[in-house]
Amino acid sequence: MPAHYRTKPPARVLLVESNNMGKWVGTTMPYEVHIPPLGLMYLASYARAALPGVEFRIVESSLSAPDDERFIRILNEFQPDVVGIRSIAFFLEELQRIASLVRAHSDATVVAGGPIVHAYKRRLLQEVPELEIAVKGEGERVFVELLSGAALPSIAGLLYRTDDGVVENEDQSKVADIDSLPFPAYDLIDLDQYQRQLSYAYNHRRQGVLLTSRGCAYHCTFCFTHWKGIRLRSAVNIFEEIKQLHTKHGIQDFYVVDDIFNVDSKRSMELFDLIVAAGLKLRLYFVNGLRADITSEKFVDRALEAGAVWFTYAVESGTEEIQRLVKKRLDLEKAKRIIAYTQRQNVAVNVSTMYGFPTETRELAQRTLDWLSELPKPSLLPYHFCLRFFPGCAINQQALEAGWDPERLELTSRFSYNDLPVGTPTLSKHDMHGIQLEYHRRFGLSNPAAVDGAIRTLRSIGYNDTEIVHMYSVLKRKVIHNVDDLMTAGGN
Ligand code: B12
Ligand code: SF4
Repeated sequence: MPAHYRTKPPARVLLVESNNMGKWVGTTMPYEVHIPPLGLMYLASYARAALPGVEFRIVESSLSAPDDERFIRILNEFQPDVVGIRSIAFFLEELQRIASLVRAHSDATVVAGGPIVHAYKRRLLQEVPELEIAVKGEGERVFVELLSGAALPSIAGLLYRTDDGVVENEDQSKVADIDSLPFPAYDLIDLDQYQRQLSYAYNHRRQGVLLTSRGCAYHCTFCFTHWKGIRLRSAVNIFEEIKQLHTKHGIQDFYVVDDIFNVDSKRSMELFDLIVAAGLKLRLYFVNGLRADITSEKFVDRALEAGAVWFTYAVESGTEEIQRLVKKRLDLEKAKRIIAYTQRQNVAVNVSTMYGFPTETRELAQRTLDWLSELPKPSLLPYHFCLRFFPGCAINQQALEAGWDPERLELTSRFSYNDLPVGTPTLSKHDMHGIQLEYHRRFGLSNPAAVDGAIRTLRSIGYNDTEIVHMYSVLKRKVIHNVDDLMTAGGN
């Protein structure tokens, strides 16, 4: 039994989003992208309903405690009995920082959750000696069992420390009906604080973040999936959440972060119909990914009527070879047709692509750029990323088979997407730079026509000049003072 584990419910629980903007983006722009920590907000609302006597507090380390002193102050002031930390694999060092501060300055039980647990499993407890318990996958039910003080061997979904080493319990079963989960606890975050930051769509709004499904129906090898299979919320349940956030918190801007929102077109249409019928004046942003080859013109039309202003299509590669390799198997012709159709509606359309796949040569990487040039417009945001290999992804094995050095593979997972590429056995560092530069010259930040076109679109969907200036300051990593500078400086 870990030394600090309590066998009765705690009085105070501190939930911490481990996030290090310096590591992620390498700068300290005061208005960097931050979205409300949805995982912790789900956890808190569920646990609060089950254990009404417990007080919860949520902080995001990079916003409220980027330095040790401020985090220690929070610990001293709140005196938590349990500290629950959400982290992704990329922020391991930040999780280590938080866990060691908790251990040094409090008696709280230290619990971790989030994608990092599934990625590292037992290794996580070795890497973070102060960590006593970790929760694999969906957190709601497991966390309540933990807070209630149940015997650790009886809680499915746990990893925990004993005198004999780390024990890993069997995986938990998932919540079958995700409509039954309470909506995330927006009252535990400061919406004004998040409005001062940029949203996932780089504007300053009261952010409503919607997760309308859990998991994904596809199996792309480069993707990290800690929730097997897919579960969907009903259109009525999503609409209830939207209505509540709109009336209670004055939220008009809703950012959909599902893996693939449009897997079920009937459900999408029902949701759009409900929004239209209620006459709600909303803006919907599909920030995270729509699958283009299952999107229809009807979907786009009805989404626009419901207030959609932002569509992101995840394409990854413009070649059949790489589509097959990574098991995405996107129908590139269909994708091109629907992306072009959406672009003609004069809303924000992003097309995300990558380079640096195992076996990908300069010629294949080039073909993705040429595929993009066949679209009527460039992607609104310059979304051409160097592939990163995170622990636990199937593509790592494909990379090893394609001759990658295992140490270098491990190293790339520590890089931010802003870091410079290191090269692969089939695509040299020099060629990777070439691809990235060519992308920006043809479609991105070095193309004045692309930047001008994007600014016009952003204004037409309601972005003000401050938002546009902040967005491009973050994208270009230098402070821009006004939109005119940006338009004339498009070639810099
Ligand atoms: C929204 C999002 C973003 C947003 C916002 C990030 C944020 N701070 O929330 C943005 C665009 C900024 C972003 C960026 C990045 N992201 Co991101 N992102 C997502 C996305 C799409 C949704 C996250 C979410 O809200 N999920 C919904 C909530 C409910 O799930 P959850 O957080 O996992 O929480 C549940 C459980 O994990 C658990 N739990 C969570 N915390 C805790 C804590 C405790 C104590 C307990 C008990 C349980 C528990 O309970 C929760 C409820 O069931 C996920 C994909 C996904 N489907 O989750 C990727 C994902 C998390 N991102 C990922 C990555 C890699 C990144 C980047 C590093 C990409 C890059 N190379 O730059 C950056 C990092 C930037 C950053 N500052 O975080 C990976 C992480 C992979 C990994 N192995 O760790 C994911 C899984 C995508 C993927 N499939 O590869 N991301
Ligand atoms: S990349 Fe997108 S479509 Fe593919 S498995 Fe991941 S979330 Fe699903």
